Amino acid sequence: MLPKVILVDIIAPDTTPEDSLARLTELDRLVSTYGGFVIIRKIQRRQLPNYKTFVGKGKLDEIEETALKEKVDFIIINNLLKPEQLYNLEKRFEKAGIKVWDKIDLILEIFAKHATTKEAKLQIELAKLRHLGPRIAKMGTELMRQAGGIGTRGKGETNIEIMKRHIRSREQHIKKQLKKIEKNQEGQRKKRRNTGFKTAAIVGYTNAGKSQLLTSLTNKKVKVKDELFATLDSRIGKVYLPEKNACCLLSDTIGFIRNLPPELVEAFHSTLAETIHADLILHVIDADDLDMEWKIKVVDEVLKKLNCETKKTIYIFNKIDLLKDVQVDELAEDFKKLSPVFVSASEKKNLNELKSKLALHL
Ligand SMILES: Nc1nc2c(ncn2[C@@H]2O[C@H](COP(=O)(O)OP(=O)(O)OP(=O)(O)O)[C@@H](O)[C@H]2O)c(=O)[nH]1
Ligand SMILES: [Mg+2]
Repeated sequence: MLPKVILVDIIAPDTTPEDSLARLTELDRLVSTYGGFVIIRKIQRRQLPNYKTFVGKGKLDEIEETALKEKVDFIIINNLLKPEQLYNLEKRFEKAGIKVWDKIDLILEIFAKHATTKEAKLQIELAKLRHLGPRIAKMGTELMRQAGGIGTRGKGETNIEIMKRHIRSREQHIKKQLKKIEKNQEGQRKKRRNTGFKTAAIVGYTNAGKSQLLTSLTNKKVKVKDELFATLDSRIGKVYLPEKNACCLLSDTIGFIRNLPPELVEAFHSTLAETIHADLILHVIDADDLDMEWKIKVVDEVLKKLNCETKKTIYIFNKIDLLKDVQVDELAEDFKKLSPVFVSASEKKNLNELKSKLALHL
């Protein structure tokens, strides 16, 4: 049976109903990608989160009552919590056997499920250590205190130091291994460059159809799935551009999502390296998605974090097979500024137009 989940979202009082719905829909999708089953959603409007438990006291009592009655397995909070706050919540629900996660915990668990390469696994472990590290250290101290009773305060503090040192050294170790992988990839990139191929990096919000586009343009088989974060590592394929009578290399990569903490982007640095070093960016957008406007912004912001905002970018509205012609015309008008190309990756529609544009910019 699928684990039962309560979703909790704490939103600013001025959040619009559409935005609040979009936030929950996204969390719903994340939960189903993970393999959970949402039974209840709870929203609280608050100016500032509770500093101890993030969720306000009254709401928390209400959640606890429901959680116990419905025998849920997880409480997932759609925000980024401080380690203290998660720790306090975990402790409160520990006896009932209910796990409490924030959005990053959930994303990391999905990553862990989808990771196949050594690189992806290392990156996830690094991100986990950074996200969970402070909580693990705090739990260690608590255990020591319980075991030792009075007068172990000093000991507890020593223990936290040991824990922290252990986490730090593991972090160092992973970073070293990742450096090695990155070096190796850098070597390969140089080799490719020496062959004279130009490179274009496919980026976009998760589930926009990046992997499908790579497959349709290059015939390279990559995983295409109606799941968030189906792709975790970078894949490269070759596409022939008739106008130039030359080939260019295309790379697929991990999808972006809003409210990702910078540590996570940093942990995935080696995966994103193909994007950082590309000659051209292909920004894929799901044209059938009502939330495309803010998703475009999120992707552009991540690109900025990667110092890619000055790179030439082609905006590609994908999945037009799901739209009527007049809807495509409307989008073309609304997003005139981006001079986008409209394609259907899965139906291979307008891919030649896209190739011409690629040839033009490379
Ligand atoms: N109708 C339609 N569906 C598409 C098209 N392109 C992709 N899809 C579907 O959209 C879903 C996501 O496609 P992917 O290529 O895995 O998307 P992605 O951007 O690589 O996603 P992540 O790797 O998870 O970030 C899949 O179910 C695809 O079949 C398209 O042109 N039309
Ligand atoms: Mg993908």
